[in-house]
Amino acid sequence: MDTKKKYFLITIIFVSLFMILIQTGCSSSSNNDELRELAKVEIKEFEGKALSSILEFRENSIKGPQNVDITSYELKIDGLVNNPKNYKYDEVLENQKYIKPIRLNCVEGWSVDILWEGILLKDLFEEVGVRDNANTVIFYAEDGYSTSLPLEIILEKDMMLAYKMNGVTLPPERGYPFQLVAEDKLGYKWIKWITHIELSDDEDYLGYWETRGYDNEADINK
Ligand SMILES: Nc1nc2c(c(=O)[nH]1)N[C@H]1C(S)=C(S)[C@@H](COP(=O)(O)O)O[C@H]1N2
Ligand SMILES: [Mo]
Repeated sequence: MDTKKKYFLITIIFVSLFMILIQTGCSSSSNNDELRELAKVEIKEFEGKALSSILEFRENSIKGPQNVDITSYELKIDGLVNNPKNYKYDEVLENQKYIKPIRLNCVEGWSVDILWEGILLKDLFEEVGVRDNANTVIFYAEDGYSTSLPLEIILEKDMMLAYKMNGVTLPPERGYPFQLVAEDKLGYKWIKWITHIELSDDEDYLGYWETRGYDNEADINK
């Protein structure tokens, strides 16, 4: 190879590296910018109590934030049900909406108080017709994460799928399109980017962190 060619190649390599650096830098900072913009329109308090901000979460998801394409998105509900169904985003939102302020506690020792807005799993379960032998609900997410809860607890606590927090649509970092609001359960039950809900009779199912030793009950008061 002659020297001219060598210099040309080296230049190309450095320019490419530089472009890659700029691009990764830009995309992460523009994501942060978007979060900061959203934070400006967040609801700051509810019934006299201060709420935490969407900026106060620690992002430590197993594969980082997921970008779910809403045009092709479907929420599948199947397993021990009479009418398995694939819901588009808007179809999920056609159900009765609820708001509730609930604290999310991560096992790592931080917590956030958020006003959640969502729809009850109970309502979706009525539509698909849960069979009598179902006792466990298994949730799967876009990033390969999964977790489960007893059906009884979900119904008893009126657990919901949140699509908004503090009045703003969940940003990608926080689980868009849906995060489970697993009231009274540790953060690892609050699965984000939910794509599939399976009604099951496997009470011993263990999710991602549960397989790795986290308590399957995950009660915050234990
Ligand atoms: N799909 C998915 N959902 C998830 C996780 C994850 O890695 N993947 N992490 C869980 C954990 S450990 C916590 S504490 C909560 C809140 O995490 P965040 O601060 O990263 O939003 O999301 C939960 N939901
Ligand atoms: Mo967590």
